[in-house]
Amino acid sequence: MLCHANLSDSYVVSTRLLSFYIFPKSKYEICPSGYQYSEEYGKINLLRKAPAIKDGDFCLAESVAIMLYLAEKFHTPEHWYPADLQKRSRVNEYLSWQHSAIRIHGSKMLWFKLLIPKAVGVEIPKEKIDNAVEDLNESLNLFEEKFLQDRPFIVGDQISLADLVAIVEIMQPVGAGMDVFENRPKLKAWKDRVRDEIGVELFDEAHQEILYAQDAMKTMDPKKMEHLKPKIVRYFLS
Ligand SMILES: N[C@@H](CCC(=O)N[C@@H](CS)C(=O)NCC(=O)O)C(=O)O
Repeated sequence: MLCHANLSDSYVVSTRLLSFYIFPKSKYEICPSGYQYSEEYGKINLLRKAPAIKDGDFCLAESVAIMLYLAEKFHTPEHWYPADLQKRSRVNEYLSWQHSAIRIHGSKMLWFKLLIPKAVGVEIPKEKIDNAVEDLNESLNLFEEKFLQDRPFIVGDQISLADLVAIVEIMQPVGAGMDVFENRPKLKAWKDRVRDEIGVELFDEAHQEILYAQDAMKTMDPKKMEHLKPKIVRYFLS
């Protein structure tokens, strides 16, 4: 079982891709907003973050660790997590890097443009958003120059878990209204390859929620995000 947070959580997207495509035998639940803080969820993941899994008695947190666990458990096709040491290390390298780069800067766009204005009722100053865009652009440059280079996919000719994690995070700012593919033909061509590889229908279905996030936010009740307010103020507004 995969436990996930609700709409506007980036991992909803990856969960669907992972669940439907790579790990067809896994089942997932989208948890209600704030469920991470319940006693029940604490028993699965004391870190109180989504995602988490419970496989029998075995509980595991952290998206990357979960993905690798599932890849081993379900014996996914070898290209997702190659047996070759150097290729596997390339996947690990990307998975280690992305947390502090694309993930952090990409999700900031969602926070700044959609979630914070909705939850707290304040607009983020333009200068702060511009700085976040610059950080994200730097990470995207590094993604293209170091991780993609002239290869079709991060590891080489075949798609891997690194591409999957990358696309999920790169689609976050797109959901916030930033066209990250504009003026980035290499990134756009890579995205199209990932989309083709996964299957256009599934890819689009998996990203539907994030791509409609702006519309969804318009009708969302801010009370649903009440539990996030203290953290938002601590992390972003003080
Ligand atoms: N390093 C963690 C990060 C997970 C994470 O930040 N999850 C968010 C949802 S996308 C969350 O649960 N946030 C609730 C909170 O921080 O209180 C992972 O990769 O699993």
